[in-house]
Amino acid sequence: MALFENLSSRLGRIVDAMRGKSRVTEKDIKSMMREIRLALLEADVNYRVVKDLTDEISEKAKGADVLESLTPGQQVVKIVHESLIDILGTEEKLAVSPSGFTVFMLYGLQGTGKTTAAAKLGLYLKERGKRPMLVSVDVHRPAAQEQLRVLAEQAGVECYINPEEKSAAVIARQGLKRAKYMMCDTMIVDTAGRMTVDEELMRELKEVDAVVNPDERLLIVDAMIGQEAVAIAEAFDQQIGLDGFIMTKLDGDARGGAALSIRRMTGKPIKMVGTGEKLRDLEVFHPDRLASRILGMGDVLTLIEKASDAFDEKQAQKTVERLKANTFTMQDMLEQLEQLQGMGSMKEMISMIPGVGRRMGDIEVDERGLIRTRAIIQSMTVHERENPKVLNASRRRRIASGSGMTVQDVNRVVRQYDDMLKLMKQFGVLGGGKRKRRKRSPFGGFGF
Ligand SMILES: Nc1nc2c(ncn2[C@@H]2O[C@H](COP(=O)(O)OP(=O)(O)OP(=O)(O)O)[C@@H](O)[C@H]2O)c(=O)[nH]1
Ligand SMILES: [Mg+2]
Repeated sequence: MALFENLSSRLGRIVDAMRGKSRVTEKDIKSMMREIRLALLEADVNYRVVKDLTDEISEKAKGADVLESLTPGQQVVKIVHESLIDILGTEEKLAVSPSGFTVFMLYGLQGTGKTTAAAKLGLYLKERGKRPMLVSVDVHRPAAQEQLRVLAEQAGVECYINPEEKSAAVIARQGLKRAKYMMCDTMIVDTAGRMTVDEELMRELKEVDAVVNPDERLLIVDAMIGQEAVAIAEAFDQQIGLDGFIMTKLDGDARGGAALSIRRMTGKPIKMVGTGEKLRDLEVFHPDRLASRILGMGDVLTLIEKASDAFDEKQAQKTVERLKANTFTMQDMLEQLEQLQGMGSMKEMISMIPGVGRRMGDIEVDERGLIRTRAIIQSMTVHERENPKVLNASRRRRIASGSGMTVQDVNRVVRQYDDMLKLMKQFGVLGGGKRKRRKRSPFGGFGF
């Protein structure tokens, strides 16, 4: 269930439809807004959030002039992107108590990743010079406390559990004492989960809350959950109090629709995100990255910005023309590589191309290799550069000796060219008039 697959493919269609237009009309905006609204609703984003967001986007789109270097469709994508970032808020740091002893209480429904998050947070803080103590007050699930103990050991942080004790509040009190005795400066309380928000859960949490007096009450939300997250967050907020979220399992298929809803509806920040099962898979929440992920694209806008700085417009235009004419020669490749180098890390740049992010493993971009690549291409005749197919064994030998490289090096460059060609075909850049609609959107996944 990829939450936002639809938003990205719908936006992809918008970009396609708008291609070549120089101005966005009211009608264009209306139809784009419909697509965006439907996509968000399908993605199970809270309807009030959807409404606010689409109103805001359409306002901005109406006012915006189309920048010369962007197509109107891209500009709308940019506006959507910015609005998503707006909603998602800014990066917010975890609390640090002025008392010198900070308490985090983690709560949430069953299986959302509370225990894992407690251990991850422990490791995260330890690596930043803190001395955390993990305490499990889960008196409901058998072996729940032992699970935290094992994780704490892996993380190399202190831990207090008491599986014999039946009262969560009592364990909390003991844990607090232990943490102070061990001279810890942070306590992370892992609580029990429930299938639904029920009275007993709330009562127990209130008791624990009263004992440990948390500086930060963090609701652990599974990214896979849709707008249901809003009701859950509101319930916890009303009953216990809520200071922020840790969103887990962002490494899965979910694109983070829940994040949009909870951030907007509760006004509380998402502090950290869990991106895997391992203890190091915890990151500070970056609104811009999640916005890109929600859009389902690599960081297109950064790419556009960087590209418009570094690209020689005329050169870029020429390349586009050639691509349209279904030609992409070795000479083009060389020019592309050189421009990319001017823009910073090539790998970084390529990973920003929509849909390419995840596939980076397939293509190896070696920046130092660029110098050799240049030498090799420069040793080719114009005819060879334009028609790399003619590069037979004897030509490759000649090029190798001409450039002071080996035949393997030449083969590597030819392979690199083939890869780029394939990639461009795959993403529909090449293909002239025969361009077919791909099933998958050009804004494929965006791996974190
Ligand atoms: N892929 C992925 N898996 C995660 C992440 N966080 C937790 N998990 C997995 O989710 C499952 C549940 O994690 P727990 O930490 O035990 O969840 P919990 O909320 O403590 O569960 P209860 O205590 O039973 O309510 C485990 O298999 C974890 O490995 C994450 O960020 N990504
Ligand atoms: Mg647990």
